Amino acid sequence: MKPETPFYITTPIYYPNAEPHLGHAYTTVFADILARYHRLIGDDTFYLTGTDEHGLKLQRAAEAKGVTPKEFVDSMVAIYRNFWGLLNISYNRFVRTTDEDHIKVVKYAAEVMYRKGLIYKGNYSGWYCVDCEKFYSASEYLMIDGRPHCPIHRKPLEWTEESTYYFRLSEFREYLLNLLKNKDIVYPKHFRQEVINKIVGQELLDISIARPKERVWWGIELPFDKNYTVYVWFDALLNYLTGINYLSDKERFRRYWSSTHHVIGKDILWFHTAVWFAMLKALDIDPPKKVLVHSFIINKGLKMGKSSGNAVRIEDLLGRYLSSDGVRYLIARIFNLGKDVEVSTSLLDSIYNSELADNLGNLIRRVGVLIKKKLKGTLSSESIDNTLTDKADTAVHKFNKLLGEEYEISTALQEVMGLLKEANAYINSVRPWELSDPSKELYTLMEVVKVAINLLYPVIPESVSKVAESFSIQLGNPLDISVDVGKEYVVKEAPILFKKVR
Ligand code: ME8
Repeated sequence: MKPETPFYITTPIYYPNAEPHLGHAYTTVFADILARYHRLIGDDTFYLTGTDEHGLKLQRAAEAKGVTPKEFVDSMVAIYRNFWGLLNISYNRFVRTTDEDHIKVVKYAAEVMYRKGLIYKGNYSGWYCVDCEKFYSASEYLMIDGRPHCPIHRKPLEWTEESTYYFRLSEFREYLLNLLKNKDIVYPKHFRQEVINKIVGQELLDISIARPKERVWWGIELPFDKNYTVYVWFDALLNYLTGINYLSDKERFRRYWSSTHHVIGKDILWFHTAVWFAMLKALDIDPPKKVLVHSFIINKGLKMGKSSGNAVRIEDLLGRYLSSDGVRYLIARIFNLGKDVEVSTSLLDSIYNSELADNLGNLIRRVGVLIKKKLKGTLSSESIDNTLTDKADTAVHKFNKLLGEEYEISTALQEVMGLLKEANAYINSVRPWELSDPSKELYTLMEVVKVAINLLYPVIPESVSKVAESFSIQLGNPLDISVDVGKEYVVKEAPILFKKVR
């Protein structure tokens, strides 16, 4: 037997200072679709998500609620897990930066780098955004009413001046440029160029990786100086090692690490390339295989954010579209790596109604009802209408290329929708309800349904399982799916999958 290919996929670990919203679901659902797809094609898949629980932002959020940070994050983590459950997220581990094994990894990494002389003591001062947990330079921040403001959150920055420890990021300039220029890690390519330009265009400065405990006490203690806690980003990035047993199972770690795919939003590109690749090099670990970067969801002209007052709640989406599949499909359909996407209820409603309720749902219902009425529920045929089924085979090929090689889930779905549209046109033109024996026509349609639901399986798993069960369709590897002749299908019922919204 061929050994399974590993596939390791991660999302950012989110700050649990507030509930997740559509922006977080955007990344998490996309990564879930890739994880499910890779499981279906036979890869040994590991999907990691989690929460980033330390630092000033969480410390303050807990203070505001009058509870300890640990109590606060525990309650928020339950909310995150609940939402990911409601959205059918098939993660293999939910990593928390307060987990014991993670704390060990962070202390170990800091110790190794310190011993190598890559961490040293110093002072810093600068304008800090607590929401981003990062410093902004004069070329980056916005001046509003004569005060520096965060370019993302548009809130006033805080002047911060204290002693710290630095990581020698500057030493990795040549390594980083070489890596970024010669390896196809960052995808889409324009984001790779953005990082290269930033490294070339400005001096690559060492970064502060510690905070004095008296100011930020909610964090992992620096192993070589107990007066400091580790900076949240240094702490958080290492979760990707914790998740696959970096310290406790070297063999397992090596296996999954060789196929690492980090999915991130473009806001955290710098940390996941320049900073992270240098940290990995400092630990003698290869860079990830891919960093898949997506753009923002925009609402009312601004990036959707926890603190911007324009967050679309996952709960509201689930309430409106009634199923996790509905929400998952909409996210996948608006998903865009390269470009920001403006969302609105009318956009989501129209995709949902025309693609899920009409194009997919109606076809399934009609095919099911016709097979039951005209053929007493049992379908077989020795002949088939090739003009339609050839299109199904083409869609399989295109879908696999788009999703498996180019990560273009939205375009891949449009292929399936195109096929279903053809099938709907076919049913209207052959009018099986008027034929005395519509076996050939309904069999042709059933093969199209089989192909379509197999391709849609990673995106809308519950609906697909329902159709497969009702129509006795076998689900399989999307790479091998093809039109068959001479099979028998027994149709138990004709499910109604998606009710229209108004
Ligand atoms: O940055 N559009 O956590 P975070 C698209 N803890 N994606 C969005 C989005 C939007 N409007 N809003 C949020 C952190 N996201 C760190 C990560 S990883 C080692 C540490 C998604 O809670 C997107 O994936 O601020 C973005 O990168 C992430 O949420 C930021 O989540």
